[in-house]
Amino acid sequence: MPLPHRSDATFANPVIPGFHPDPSVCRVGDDYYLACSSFEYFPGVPLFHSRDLVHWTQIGNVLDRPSQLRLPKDTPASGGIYAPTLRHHDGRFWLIVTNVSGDGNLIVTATDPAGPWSDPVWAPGVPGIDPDLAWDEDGTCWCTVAGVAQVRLDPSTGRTYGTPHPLWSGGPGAKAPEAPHLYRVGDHWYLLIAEGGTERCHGVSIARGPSPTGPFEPCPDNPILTHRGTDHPIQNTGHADLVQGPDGSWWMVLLGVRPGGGTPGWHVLGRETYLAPVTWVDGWPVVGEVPLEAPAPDWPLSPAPVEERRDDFDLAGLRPCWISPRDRPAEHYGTKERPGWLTLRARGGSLDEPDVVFAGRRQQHPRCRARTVVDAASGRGGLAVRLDERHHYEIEASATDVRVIARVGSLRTVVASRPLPDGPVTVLRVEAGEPPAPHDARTGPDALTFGVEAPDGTFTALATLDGRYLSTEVAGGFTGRVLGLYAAEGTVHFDWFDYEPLAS
Ligand code: 6LW
Repeated sequence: MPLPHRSDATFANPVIPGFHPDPSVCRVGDDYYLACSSFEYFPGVPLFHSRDLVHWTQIGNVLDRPSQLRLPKDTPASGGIYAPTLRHHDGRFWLIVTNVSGDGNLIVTATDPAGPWSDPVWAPGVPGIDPDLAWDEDGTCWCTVAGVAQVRLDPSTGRTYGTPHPLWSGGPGAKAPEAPHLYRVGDHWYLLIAEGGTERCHGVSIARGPSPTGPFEPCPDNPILTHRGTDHPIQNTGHADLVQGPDGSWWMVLLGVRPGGGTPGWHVLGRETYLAPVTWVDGWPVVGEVPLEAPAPDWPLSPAPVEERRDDFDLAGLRPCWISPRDRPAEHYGTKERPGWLTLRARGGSLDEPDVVFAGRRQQHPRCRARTVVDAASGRGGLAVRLDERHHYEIEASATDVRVIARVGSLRTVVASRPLPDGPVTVLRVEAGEPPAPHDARTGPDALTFGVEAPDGTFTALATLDGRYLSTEVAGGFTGRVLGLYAAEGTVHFDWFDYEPLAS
């Protein structure tokens, strides 16, 4: 469905909810493609397709095999893969991205963005994170990185030429000039950057010049986008990329967060991907509103329904939205041992360990419910809400009992336990819901209730825990919550996993 030819179009944001930061977008014909950061998770760099920039479907992951992505055990949470740039040039898709825990900047290519993507070439001469690729009229490729600096690059070999030179570092005094993207529009070259840091002061600024190497003159209206100092429900807006529709309209994709609760506000879904309309005035882009809600539920540009809520774990394996911290060796994760079930075989230990066996999907809605059927007769494992190794809650089954465990910073405790319920199967459930009343300035963003479901659906809660401790403001870092399944000991089987958004 084409977008309206209007800069004030109203649609629902975020267009890709859940931890999907640092979006980079390109268009080929009527098709848009978008890639995001993935940090310590495997596979890396989720890749989405859309026809209207509002409804996105994940069609794969760019880095989906060990020859492209090595995330060793010492990869810290929020290390790994940072900030890709996705471009289409000369009949091929090009993606450049940084593995901050590996060999630095790498470039992969594909003719079909759904994959397979090539093995990487490494670009050791690229002097920083957030690399961008832009080709000038002669076919020369320029790589621009955070800082902001630029070097000439042969993207097919990763070789750089000459010494990196500084370009433009944004507004005076603004920290962290980063996320550069370079575009030719009309007679000018435009250098779009983020500045102010990826927290509440984040923003987007732009400069223009006569060539891809500058000199660059800043826009008089910088920052062209920021929500700093506002009470807008979407905060931390920044790290943007521009794209032009086939109808000539311009759009910006960007990251933002939805802090919840009292003060100072906690965001639990990570940095998500948002969309905003762009118009051009006097040769400068003007960014329209970043709306949160569509005007009516039947509006054609309302949020995409969650396509497949239930994962049944057939032999084809896990869908592309399923991620695991660091590597995912086949001997520990399988759907063939017990057909129709996901079998997880523990290696290190619990969710406190970097080599935990955990596979999950991002929490994408502020209020939601996840359920699974577990068979832990030969092990110990269950259903977890994970921010990182030091911040997670889980409901865990063993051959004899069910317990709720909370890990916050250096504190770890068993919050509740009960004997394994009678019946042929055990259904574990977690629900992210409203925090208990009364609500005041200290109220957290949500409350996580863990429990077991009887075969007739009756729910028995074991514990309700404050969601703020599984937020970025508490845990730190660049990611968001992931809901998933794990094995802490022995072998644990899961029949299905169900994710259901709930009304806020
Ligand atoms: C990314 C930087 C940033 O490299 O956060 O939001 C870093 N901006 O540009 C990690 O996502």
